[in-house]
This record gives sequence, C-alpha cells and structure tokens, in this order.
Amino acid sequence: MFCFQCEQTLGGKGCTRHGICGKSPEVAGLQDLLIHMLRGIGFYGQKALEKGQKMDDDTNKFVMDAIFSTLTNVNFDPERFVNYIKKAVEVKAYLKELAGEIEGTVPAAADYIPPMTKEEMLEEAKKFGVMADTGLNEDIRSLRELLTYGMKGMGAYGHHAHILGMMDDRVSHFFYKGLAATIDNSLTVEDLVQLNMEFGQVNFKCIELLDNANTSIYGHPVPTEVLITKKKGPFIIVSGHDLKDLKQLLEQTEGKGINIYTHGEMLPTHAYPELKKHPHLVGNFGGAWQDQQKEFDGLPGAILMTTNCLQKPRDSYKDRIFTSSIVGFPEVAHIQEADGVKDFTPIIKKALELGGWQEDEPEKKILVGFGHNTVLGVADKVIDAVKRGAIKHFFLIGGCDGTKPGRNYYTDFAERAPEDTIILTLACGKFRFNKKEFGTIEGLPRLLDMGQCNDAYSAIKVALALAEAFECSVNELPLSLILSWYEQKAVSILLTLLSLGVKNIHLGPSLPAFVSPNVLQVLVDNFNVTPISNVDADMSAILGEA
Ligand code: FS2
Ligand code: SF4
Repeated sequence: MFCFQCEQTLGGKGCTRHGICGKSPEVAGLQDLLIHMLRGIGFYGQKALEKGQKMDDDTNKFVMDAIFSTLTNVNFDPERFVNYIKKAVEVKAYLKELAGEIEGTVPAAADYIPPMTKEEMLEEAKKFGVMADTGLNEDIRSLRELLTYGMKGMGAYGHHAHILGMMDDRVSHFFYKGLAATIDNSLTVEDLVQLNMEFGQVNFKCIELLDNANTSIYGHPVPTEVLITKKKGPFIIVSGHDLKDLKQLLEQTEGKGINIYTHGEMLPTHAYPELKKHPHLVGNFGGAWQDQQKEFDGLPGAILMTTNCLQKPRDSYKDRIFTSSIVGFPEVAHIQEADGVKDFTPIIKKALELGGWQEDEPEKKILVGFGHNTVLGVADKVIDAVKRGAIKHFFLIGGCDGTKPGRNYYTDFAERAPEDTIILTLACGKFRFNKKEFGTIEGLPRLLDMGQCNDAYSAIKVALALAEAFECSVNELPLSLILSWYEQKAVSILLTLLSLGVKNIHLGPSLPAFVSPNVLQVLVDNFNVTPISNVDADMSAILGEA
C-alpha cells in the first residue's frame, strides 16, 4: 500500500505497511481501485456533460459518496469498498452510453473494468496506487493528488448538503471534470494549478450550499451554553458531523429517558434552534477525535459515529458503537436507512440496557454558537471596537486536531494571544483549549466558536463582510489565519481560501507530504503560505513586534 493523503502519514512521507490511522493494506488497495474507477467515471461523465446530457441525481450522489468514503477515518470495511467498486462498474457503463461516440483519445483508465471478487480486485489494485506510475512527473502527480484530496473534502460537504436536499450542478458536475483531469496527460502543471484554483471556487459554492441547508432547516446557531459534565441515566453519544442523524435520533429518543450527548465535531450543533429545543440534548462528552479510544473505553452508554473521525474500536466498546451512512468498520453494527429515515432502535435498546452513568457530576459549561449570523449581528459593535483600538487583532485558529505533539502549538498560540485580541475557532482543533478561560472584551467573549470544519463558510463570510466594512481586502484586515490540517476537508478549504486570494496563511503542524517542492514554491510565491514555526516568533511577526 501507499497512502500519504493525511497529516499523520508515516514519517511525513507515506504509509506503506499499514495506515497510522488503522487503514489496512486491504482497504488501501480497494480505495485505490475505487479512485481509479472514479477517474474513469469522471472521463465519461465529463464527455456526457459536454454533449449537453443531463446527469441524474443518483449518479451524482454515488460519485460524491464514493469519493467521501475514501477520506481519512471514514470507512475501514473492505466489504463496503467491494460494493462501491461493483456499483462503479454499473455507473461507468451508464455514463459511457450517455456520452456516446468519443472523438479523440480515450485514456486506458476510462475503459478499465475490474474483476468482481475481492481477492482479484486486490491483485489488480497494485497497478493503480498513487506511486504506481513511476515515470510520472512529481509536480503533475502532486497537483493531481491535491485536486483529488480536495474533491474528497468536497465529497463530504456535498454529501451533507445533498442529504438535506441541497445541490447545485456547478458542484456535482465539477467532480466529473476534476476526476477526468487526473487522467488527462495533456494537462500541464499550469493547467492543473488553474484547475485546483477553479476547484477552490466550486468548493466555496459547496460550503455555502451546506451552510444554507443547515441554517434553513435547523435555524441559525445562537450563543448557547453547553454542559460538559456527566448526568445520571442512560445516554447515547453522537459523534461526526451529521445534523440530520442527530435530529432523527433526538426525535426517536423523545420521552424514552435517554440523554443525548454530542462528541467531537458535533459540539456546535447545540447552538441550532431546531436541535437545542430537544431538552434531552443535554451536553457534550469528551475531547477531540484522537481521544476516543480511551474516552469510550468501557463507557456505560451507546455511541453513534455519523461520519469521520472513527478510530478502531477497542473490544471494551465494540458492542456499543454503531456507524451510519458512509462510515464503516468490520464487525461494527451499521444503522440502516430507508427512504431517508434511519431506524435507531438497536442503539436505543443498547443505551437502555447499559443503564448509563450512576451519578451527576458537578456542572461545568462552555459557550458555542458564533456562526456568521451571530457574529455579523454584532458587526457594528465589533467594527467600532476595532476602530477605537479595543480589539487589536483577530486570530482564526481553525482546523483539525490530531495525535502529534507539535499540535500543542495551537494551544500555546491561543494562550499567548494578547488580551485585546479575539480568537475565532473552527473544527476539532479547538478541543485543546476551548475549556480554558479567555475572558471578554467589552462584553464580547474573547473565544468565539464558529462551528465544525463543515462551517468554514461562516469564517469566510465574516472575513469578507469585515473586509467590505473596512473597505479593504481580506489580506489587509487585522486577521490572521492559523490553520491546522489533518485530513482532506482541510485541503479543500485551503484551496478555497487560496482561490479567494487569501494570503499569509500559517499552516501546520507539518506540510502535506503530497505537495512537491515546486508546487510548494508556487504556494509560497503566490500566496505566502507559511509553515508554523514557534509561537513567540510567529505571534511577534504577526503583531508587528518583530
Ligand atoms: Fe476533525 Fe476529523 Fe472535522 Fe476532520 S473530527 S479531523 O476528519 O472533519 O475536522
Ligand atoms: Fe496513512 Fe493518513 Fe493514509 Fe491513514 S489516511 S493510511 S494515516 S496517510
């Protein structure tokens, strides 16, 4: 196997024997084969679109879901990938027919048909790994992978928007164009740089769609205190990013004496009016994803993983963790769906059987709910405070958490931020410092959580609105982006920020292994993307104290 798509990759180079994330060589091979099939689907899908054919919704949905399934920490179940590959054969045949006669060269990948057993698929997969084409120019490979990983992130965002009934052709059609480009040998480095920027724009549209979907169905997040301590009684912990799963579970547990806790990236969901109105959505449990194995160990409650980040469940809780939707792990119970409705009966039974915590803990709470609607609702006050010098700077400390010790940088950075600065948080990186006390500036909390990684649109919208109010560009605002990346949604957001012309991003904890030296130089030269160094030096440089 070879995989270097996430920040955790072995030695900063690539996982070759077994994924650090727990991905087996078997799953890695099947994912390689699935991606190879998707590239061929991209070719025929793009040709069909160029001929003005209409793409059906199921096909678009399949492409998004299949690419999402290969994102880090989503699905570890080989059988699910075998099924995706079989389905991909049907989808490609359909698109080939739709595309009709092709003029010009047809890449070999487009007409490739895989064998139908898992064993044969694994043998075949060896031909299609990231490094299989040893003669490929490293910058071309780097840009193709950058685009592929960006699309994995957009697959996740698109999936979430789609299940809430929102989709846009510009988004769903880009997958065909982007995937086709990764097997088009006529494209130069410049073409692929341009295409990555085009992708960034399309992904901006996608995260806007997702924001519209979430806020139109569940309301705009409002500042909300969330209990972070245990309450007596049976409980279910809901992790991942899926608001629809949480809503359905809340409805199905109504009046059953079960408390619902969010975990990880589900923390910001407490702020949505249509979710918080359920009194048994009682609090948030635990920290970021990488702590789950020790936090779930022997837990007297049930756990639902709605999306990433899933880690290999320990035996102590394997019988009480459930997956749904795109997520999977061998021998872990999967919640089935019919006509958009999931039946959570097995997880409800399990929670009641386990009985839950025996006692209440002394209460502690934290504050969430500073999406774009709330922040822009006090924009006048914020702008006035900036003009008077009461607020000197904003730091968006956004992105993923992970296991590496170097990630303490982000905690240290938040703690070192001067008292006249505001810290905006986004995604799961915040768990390292969101329970600390940061105080207020003129009544405004200094730490404002803008939501999940899926809410990146909020941060961009606020930045664009502030730039308009101050009549300057985003790059001239007293705002610095201190980003931590782990998986491929972060790649898609980075490309969106670059495509919007955002410069001076501080990126860490390490740079992506799949970015070649020349491609990195393009990012540095054009956007001044800067690797994080040490907190004092970076803070001084940003605040002009150097
Ligand atoms: Fe965190 Fe993991 Fe949100 Fe990423 S829970 S790193 O895949 O999606 O952010
Ligand atoms: Fe390694 Fe990350 Fe790939 Fe997992 S997703 S195999 S940790 S590079």
